[in-house]
Amino acid sequence: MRSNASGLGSHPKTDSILVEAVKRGLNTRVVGRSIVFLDETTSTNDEAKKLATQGATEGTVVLAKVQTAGRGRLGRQWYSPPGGVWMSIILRPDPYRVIQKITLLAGLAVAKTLRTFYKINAVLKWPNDVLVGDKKICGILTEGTFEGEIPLYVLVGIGLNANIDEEALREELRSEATSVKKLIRKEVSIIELLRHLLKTLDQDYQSFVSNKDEKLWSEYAKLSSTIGSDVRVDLGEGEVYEGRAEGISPEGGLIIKTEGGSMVTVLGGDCIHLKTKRKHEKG
Ligand code: BT5
Repeated sequence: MRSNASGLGSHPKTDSILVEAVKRGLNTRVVGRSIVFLDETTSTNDEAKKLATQGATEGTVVLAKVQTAGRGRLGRQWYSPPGGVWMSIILRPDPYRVIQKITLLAGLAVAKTLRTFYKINAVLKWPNDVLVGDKKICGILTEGTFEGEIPLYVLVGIGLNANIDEEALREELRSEATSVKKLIRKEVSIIELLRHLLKTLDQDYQSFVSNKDEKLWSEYAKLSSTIGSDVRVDLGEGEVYEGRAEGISPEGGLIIKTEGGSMVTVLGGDCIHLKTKRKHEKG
């Protein structure tokens, strides 16, 4: 049995049995062509970055059982105990395509996987959260390395609370986070969950790169708990917009109708739902 499926030489801590198990029957075109499974790392995004700079093939997935320095946006901590799906995917999209949308695409794949295979009413909170009710089950961190404006590669970090018990979460997170295990009241097979997720992501990424992604954005809009809600988006440095979220722009930004009636598009930032339009109670 190979000790490493990345084609980049052996990694001492790679778990080849898990790699083979996920790859069995995976049949994806890009995502998961190569998989590296680690016991522990600082952040799978760091590990993926190393592989990407060494020329790793597009679709390489780096997974870890535990992250010792998992991170969210703006250097925030991402709590990554055993039992979660902590992974990063190396993508090399056409430089002229909008990479901002890859964050949305990844969230959509997670939400669809949870809804289709686990009957969990997951919804999307712009820009990078997957929620169930108002609790976070997954966060996405997309990082790009650019030469000028051209992305050399994009790392999509996905943190999904799979088999995480409430007690395993830090106290301050217990009221705002949830997990697959908690919602379906049993452990899930991480191998199966990964296969479902990688397949969904692969299909959606194919639609994206081949410019046949209109259907994806209508799926996104349907599952968005942000669109239709009153929101406050904080862009940092005192720049804040408030109003009704009207839709997603072609670049993946959020279109807001402000109280004064003008339309603004914000490309990133922290979004708070002030008043949520309830529209996803049923699967
Ligand atoms: C995110 O940031 O939500 C992006 C999280 C991405 C994590 C993945 S795991 C694989 C890859 N490797 C990494 O190092 N990161 C990626 P943000 O929107 O900034 O949200 C961060 C906030 O989420 C924190 O400040 C906490 O409030 C909350 N949080 C932390 N850990 C959590 C968890 N396990 N479940 C739910 N919420 C959590």
